[in-house]
Amino acid sequence: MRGAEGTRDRRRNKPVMNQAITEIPDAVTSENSPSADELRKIDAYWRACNYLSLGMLYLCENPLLREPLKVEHLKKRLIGHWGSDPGQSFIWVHLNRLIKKYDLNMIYIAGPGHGAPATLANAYLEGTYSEVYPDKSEDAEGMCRFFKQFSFPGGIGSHCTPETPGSIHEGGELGYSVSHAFGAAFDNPNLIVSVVIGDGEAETGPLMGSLHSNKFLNPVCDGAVLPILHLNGYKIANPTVSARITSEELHSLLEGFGWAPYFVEGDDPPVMHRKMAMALDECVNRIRSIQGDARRGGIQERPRWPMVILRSPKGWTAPKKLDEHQLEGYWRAHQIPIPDVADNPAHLKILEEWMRGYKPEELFDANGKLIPELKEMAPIGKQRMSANPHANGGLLRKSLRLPNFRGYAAPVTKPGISQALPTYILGEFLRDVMRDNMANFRVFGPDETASNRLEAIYAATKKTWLAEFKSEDLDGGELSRDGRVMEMLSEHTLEGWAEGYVLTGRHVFFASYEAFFHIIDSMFNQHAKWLEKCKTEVKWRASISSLNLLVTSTVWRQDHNGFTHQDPGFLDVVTNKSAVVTRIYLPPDANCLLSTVDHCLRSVDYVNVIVADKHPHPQYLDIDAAAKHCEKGIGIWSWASNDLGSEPDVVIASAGDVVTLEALAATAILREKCPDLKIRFINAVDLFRLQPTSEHPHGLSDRDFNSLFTTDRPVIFNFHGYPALIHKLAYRRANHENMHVHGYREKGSISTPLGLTILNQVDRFNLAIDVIDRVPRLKTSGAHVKDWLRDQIVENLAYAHEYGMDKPEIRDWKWPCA
Ligand SMILES: Cc1ncc(C[n+]2csc(CCOP(=O)(O)OP(=O)(O)O)c2C)c(N)n1
Ligand SMILES: [Mg+2]
Repeated sequence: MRGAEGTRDRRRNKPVMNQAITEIPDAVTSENSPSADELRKIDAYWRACNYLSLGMLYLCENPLLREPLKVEHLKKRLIGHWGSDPGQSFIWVHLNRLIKKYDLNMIYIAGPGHGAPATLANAYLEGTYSEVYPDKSEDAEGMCRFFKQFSFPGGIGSHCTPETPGSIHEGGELGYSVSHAFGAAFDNPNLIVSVVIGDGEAETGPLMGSLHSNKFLNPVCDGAVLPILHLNGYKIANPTVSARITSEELHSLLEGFGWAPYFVEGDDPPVMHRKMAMALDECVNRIRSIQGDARRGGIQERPRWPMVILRSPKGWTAPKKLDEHQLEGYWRAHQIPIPDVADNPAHLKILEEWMRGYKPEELFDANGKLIPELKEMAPIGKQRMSANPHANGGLLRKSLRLPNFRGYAAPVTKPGISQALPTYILGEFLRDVMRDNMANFRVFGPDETASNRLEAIYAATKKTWLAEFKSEDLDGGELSRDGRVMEMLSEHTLEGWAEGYVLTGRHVFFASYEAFFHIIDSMFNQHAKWLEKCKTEVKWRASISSLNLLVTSTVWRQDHNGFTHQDPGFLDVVTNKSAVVTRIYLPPDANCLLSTVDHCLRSVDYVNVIVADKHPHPQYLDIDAAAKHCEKGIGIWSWASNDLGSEPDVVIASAGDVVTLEALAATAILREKCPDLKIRFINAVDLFRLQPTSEHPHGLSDRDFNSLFTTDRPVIFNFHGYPALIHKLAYRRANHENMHVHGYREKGSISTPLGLTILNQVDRFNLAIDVIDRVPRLKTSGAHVKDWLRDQIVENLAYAHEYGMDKPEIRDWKWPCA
């Protein structure tokens, strides 16, 4: 073990790197070291794990090798990963020792989730697996079923999927283990989250960024995260970067990230067991001393938390070579280590000898159950990492105490007259949600909580910050060591924290710029998949809070930031995922936003995506009308319509705040210029109302949809996002061929707010022109109005180019028909 300690220059408050890495010789022991007997049992338990891992990869019969291994005992298709398993099981059994020795509350996150056989083996040996899935009992028959189901049709996946007891992290998409771990540790002062990082995983951007999470962990009110970098040297087919730089470089890198790395290196199991035990003892002592000091005497300086670097062979304990090829300690051990066992009797023999080398007959009793002296090596009850309730966070979830959202309403006496700043008002609501839930609610945003106008929250709590403080921070910095607003410029890290936090039973609100939600497209995908499985198949998982995402700083008000900041496509990504877990809301004004967020904070098992701009907007609905409108999800705004009691000539519909304003302005123009035109105005808050009920539980019935949108009248739909999305949702509807959707057409630059809408034809003038073109009797009679509308476009663009802003009547637009 190499113990590496940075020193600190207290005057400069900067960690100073100590280049010399002290290497502890293999033979050293301490009085605290485990006894020879304990080490023997740890090794035996580890052998049982490795045996089970191989069993999962290969066997569907003869689970305990009580008869000679034959081809018919093998699975026909061999799928799964070996390389990560022995190292991960090695870590797990040592963590078990730690939990028992120090009476710890610990969960385990497997960054390389493809190493699931290790996690599964341990869940099985701890008895949890059989408790959750009684047919996978702790006997030969159950073991056989346990082996067979792995990576088998109708069985379980080969990663730490939701079916895996003790898992909150599937680990299929590499990169998020550390951010998930920190999310789990926040506000869980007694929890230690151990997290195995694959050395390949450590090459990903998200993982690297997340190593900074230690500047956001408070030793008083949060738990600890114990990262274990699994330096097995290889990925699927390549060496890993961190294994091929010098230990000094790696040490410097991790120390630069603020960690105190402990190196455990080698391949001789007895020596490695002792070194790992010593390293983990050091880590726990260090964690306890950091927490103890901070909890007794306050935080003096940023703690340097411990982490372990475990350098051990990939596929450890496999045969050294297969034919002329190196197997153990090389990437060839990553997946099925001996793939041709069914066709190659010599290789089948090698596999059999390898498996028998773990001595299953010494590990399992006559019935096939782990022998008592090994059983007692694992913790019991909820202390088992496979049964820790934090890894089934819904069990611990408490509903939020929510203030009445009506108390925060923007006053609206007539629709479309007064202005308000929706996200600022939302911030006031969230401030009080925070005040009432100071231990299980956090707000996340990459450097933009104030920019997104949610700054009222800072009155309840500040931004978490454990790095250096400077005097200027007192002037508006809003930083605090015990803050509950999480801001770091890494959407990946924030999303991972937020996911880890909800997965362990708490509540989140995440706000980010619309265009940059795409950064976490894939994380959203993975979380939605996890939720879908939990909800539809894994019934023992308790419901968790929804992931609430506020999409703000939207496409339509990025006229100053320009093209790069204009992208409403996250909504398209969301609609690809299961209707069971996805919800999209586009509240048109502040009161609808309040009602929507109140609803989302109460909900479970969804990803709620809420789209709302951060600039002042006209307000349309008082709080009662807003609550009703949001409850319905879509509805006619009769005050904007003039088709009362008759068939409309045209339906003008909108979904989104800026586009609703433009659609209303178009309606007002048409009502003035074409007074006998019958217009029905519809607004959709809940986007999935557009889909048929067969596709989404929120979908309107065809009968309701047809009565709203008619079956034969033109529908001009002004949409916040890309127009194709509305067609995708509504293409089965009777009147789909008459739906003409305006939305973002990927046209952007620096412009004025109106200029950007004109560029994409979601502006009032182009909408009104489209109505004239689509209503048969206006096609020719409307020519004069159309001409006037074209003039308006030219004049408004010219004004914007001359003065750099929109005309006052555009900026101060009010609904004129009130
Ligand atoms: C983001 C991502 N990219 C690529 C892959 C494909 N993949 C699966 S395992 C693996 C190698 C992982 O190596 P490492 O993290 O070192 O894990 P080990 O098996 O060595 O423990 C890769 C590239 C993936 N799962 N996720
Ligand atoms: Mg590796």
